[in-house]
Amino acid sequence: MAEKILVTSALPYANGPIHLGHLAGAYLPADIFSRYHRLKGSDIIYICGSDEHGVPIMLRARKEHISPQVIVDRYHELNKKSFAGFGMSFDYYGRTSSPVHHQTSRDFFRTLARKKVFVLKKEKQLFDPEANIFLADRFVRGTCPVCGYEEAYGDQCEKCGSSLSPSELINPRSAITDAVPVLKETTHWYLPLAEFQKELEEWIGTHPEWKSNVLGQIKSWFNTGLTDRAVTRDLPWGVTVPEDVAREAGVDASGKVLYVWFDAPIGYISATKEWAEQQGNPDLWKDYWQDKKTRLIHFIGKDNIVFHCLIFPAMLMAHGDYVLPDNVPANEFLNLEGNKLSTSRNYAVWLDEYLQKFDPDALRYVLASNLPESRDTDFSWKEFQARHNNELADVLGNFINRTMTFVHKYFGGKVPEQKQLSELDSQLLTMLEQAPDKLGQLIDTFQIKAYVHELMNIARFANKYFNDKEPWITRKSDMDNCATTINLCLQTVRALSVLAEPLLPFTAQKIWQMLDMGEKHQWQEFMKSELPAGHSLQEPRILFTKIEDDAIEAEVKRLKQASPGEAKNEPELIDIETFGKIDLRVAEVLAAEPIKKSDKLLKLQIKVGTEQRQLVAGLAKHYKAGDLIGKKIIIVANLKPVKIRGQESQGMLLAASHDDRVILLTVMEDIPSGSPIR
Ligand code: B3M
Ligand code: ZN
Repeated sequence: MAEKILVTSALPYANGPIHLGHLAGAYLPADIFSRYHRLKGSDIIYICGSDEHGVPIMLRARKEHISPQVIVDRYHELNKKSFAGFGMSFDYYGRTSSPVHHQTSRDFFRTLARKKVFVLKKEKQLFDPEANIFLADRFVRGTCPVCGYEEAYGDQCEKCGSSLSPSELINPRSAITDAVPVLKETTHWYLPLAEFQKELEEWIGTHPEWKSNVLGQIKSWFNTGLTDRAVTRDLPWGVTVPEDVAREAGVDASGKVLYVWFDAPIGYISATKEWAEQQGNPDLWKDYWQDKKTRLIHFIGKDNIVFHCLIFPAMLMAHGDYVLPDNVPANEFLNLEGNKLSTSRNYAVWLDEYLQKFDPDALRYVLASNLPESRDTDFSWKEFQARHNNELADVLGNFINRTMTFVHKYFGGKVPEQKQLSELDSQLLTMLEQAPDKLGQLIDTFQIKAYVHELMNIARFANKYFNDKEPWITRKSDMDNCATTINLCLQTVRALSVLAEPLLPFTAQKIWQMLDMGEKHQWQEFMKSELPAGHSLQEPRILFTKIEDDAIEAEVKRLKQASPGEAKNEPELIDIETFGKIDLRVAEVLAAEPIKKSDKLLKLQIKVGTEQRQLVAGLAKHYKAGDLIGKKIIIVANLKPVKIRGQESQGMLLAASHDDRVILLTVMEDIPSGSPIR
């Protein structure tokens, strides 16, 4: 019985074009995996679509003075076209502004509400008195309490990656009018995630095979302790809260919508429903989402782990009718020329622009060769050119071209007869026979980089085989030997085209046409049959044209023009006078405690010489309060006091950050608190 697999990849926000980081994070691995399973004959569907709600879309609409619907219509089409241009073989690409999605999300919310899963909370939230709108998520900006970045959003700090809530920001201000927000009472539905922690821990415990970077992040969320998550927002754009649910709860739901991260994952389900409709069998979606035999796999980037491994699974557990993910092979981030990609700063390689100048398979290959599978990796245009020219063209392309050219020149374009096999001939055939299992196992366990490496090893071995067998010599001295060599080279070309199809679908198609192979081949089957002697072959064609220096230089120059300074993450230079204004001191921690309703903030009582002060710091995810007592830390002593979560913070402590880690600065030897730092 064919394995049943449901693959999803993160729904890209329809508020801008997609870039190569998106491909490397989720879409390329998902497509390679899906194409492989299709060739294997698995019962697989690959679902994706546009994520069309959320504040970023509204912000862009406001900036352009158009409606959010116009924004999502634009980018839904653009991104769908870019994905098609890169051969993303979705079985369906939906969108969360669709009626089916709104209905599916509202039904899902209603089911959880009727099961009394949610907790209702009345609380004061930030409100823009000028725009007359609540400031959820990215509608508010301010200073990050963890790293001090002054452009942090209300839901996340782009600099240190911390996920935040608006009331944790220092000096919050409206991203719409720049007004200072006021607090206004409102009521929202919360998913009490803490109540699911035990069940989630047991479920995650049944998946030790998941990637360590994913399990590591999940475990740190468990260690910190899961907290309630608001699943509704006061926003004019999104899936509206079902009126009947609001009435039963006695809440005025006008202006309230589902939180984008509540409805977006349900977008996988609604897109599968729309796919089923398209197949003429509206209930077909249930064969995947509601069959325990289904292997559900979510391909995402690391910033989406909490939503796909904890929040959405908790929603699915609460609902009860759906399968849980079998794996979530999240990738880390791809950087560009040593810097973070940034849509907002136009610091990226946009897929639609790339396709106007280069082949899709070139980028598929170079990205897959350097995927951020376990750590962040970097894309450089120079390396792109080198890998394309020295590997794709000089190894894979060269082998195929010399084989096809030789058979047309000396065998009339027909597959020659295979005769007596030598030791080397048998070595090549053995390599081909073992390849489907070896490469398939790598893809099936999400080791895409290793799959690419093994695929290219076959092409390297084939080139060496061609050189060692010297058909240009045996052609004159031993035609049977020469014919056997070229026959085996052609079997290798055919094998490579099938083995490479998941990675290089456009190139595979060209090879299949050259070999005149007719229908697509099954992954395992190609070694059970072979290209028969006498089979006529099409004319050879160059598969990879070398990429010239000037094309690369043009791309590097364009990137340098992306907003200068910020794109390079280079801090501006300051003079010693400016630095002299900062009063750095040693301080001693006297007491420390978490701040209620925040999973990030700690309140510290510190001693600075004879003075005692209070500090609020975003350390809760990195240090246990009790471990800080008695520690000497470094503080900026002359920062203006600010209020964070209603607590006064008199200064800022210094800490170093890297990826998800935050490390406190301290002194090498003990020294009295209050000591100045020069
Ligand atoms: N729209 C995009 C992101 O955060 C977000 C993914 C939704 S998947 C259900 O990368
Ligand atoms: Zn930060």
